[in-house]
Amino acid sequence: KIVLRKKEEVANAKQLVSIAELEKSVYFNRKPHSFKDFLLAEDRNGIIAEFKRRSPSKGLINGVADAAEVTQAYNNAGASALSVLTDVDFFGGKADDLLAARAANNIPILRKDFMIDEYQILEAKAWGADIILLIAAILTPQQISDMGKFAQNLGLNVLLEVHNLEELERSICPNLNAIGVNNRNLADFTVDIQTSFDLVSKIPNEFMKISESAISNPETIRALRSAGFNGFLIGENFMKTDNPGEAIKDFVA
Ligand code: IGP
Repeated sequence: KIVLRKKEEVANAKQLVSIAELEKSVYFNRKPHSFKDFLLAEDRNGIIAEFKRRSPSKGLINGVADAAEVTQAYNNAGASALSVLTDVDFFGGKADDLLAARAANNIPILRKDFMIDEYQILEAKAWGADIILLIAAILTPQQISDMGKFAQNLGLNVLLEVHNLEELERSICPNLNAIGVNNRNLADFTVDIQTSFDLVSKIPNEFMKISESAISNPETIRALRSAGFNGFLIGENFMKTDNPGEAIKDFVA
């Protein structure tokens, strides 16, 4: 369902903005930040702090937050990177949120979306993203390898998201920078942090290791870090509060 909707969305976007136009946009030629450098930086906390207005599982999470303001507060609290939803239909995201986050911050930004076409990778570059997401559950190994290479050739970093060992083993390839274990099952929305602990030892050490979703306290971050994770992707537990930029401070482990 998501993939069909995305195909339609990408086809529409291509009609409206040509690749030549994307290549002329202000951010297209900027040099992306290194995800790894910021994850490992002494003065950064490993958190990838997400700006998310709504989700299919939770409905409306935060209808009023300002992308520039919130992401800047995340950055000031020591986040290693930012994640900004650009999916319109399921997450209430938009390109403008990513553009606003880019203008306000000098740390890596993940374009959080369902990437199925190289055109979206060009959009990500044009909008000032540093990292793109490839979700194993919706892509073939060939697509992952090809899209990963295409992104890295543009200087972008690539985060592969997996939910189980089978996805990890079939999808792993050299054209990736980081592997994320999603603790949320995208098929039924159930969450289990144990998914991260079970898979971490299966991720080769050449990749940054990220635990994604349902992280709700600093103790969990500490345990994940001891298990070998370098990054912690957190959205809802910041965004559902009145002040996401303050909420992140309670998670710094
Ligand atoms: C953040 P949470 O539970 O902290 O809000 O999760 C992030 O992991 C989640 O938004 C996410 C996601 C995705 C969203 C992980 N993978 C893929 C959209 C698409």
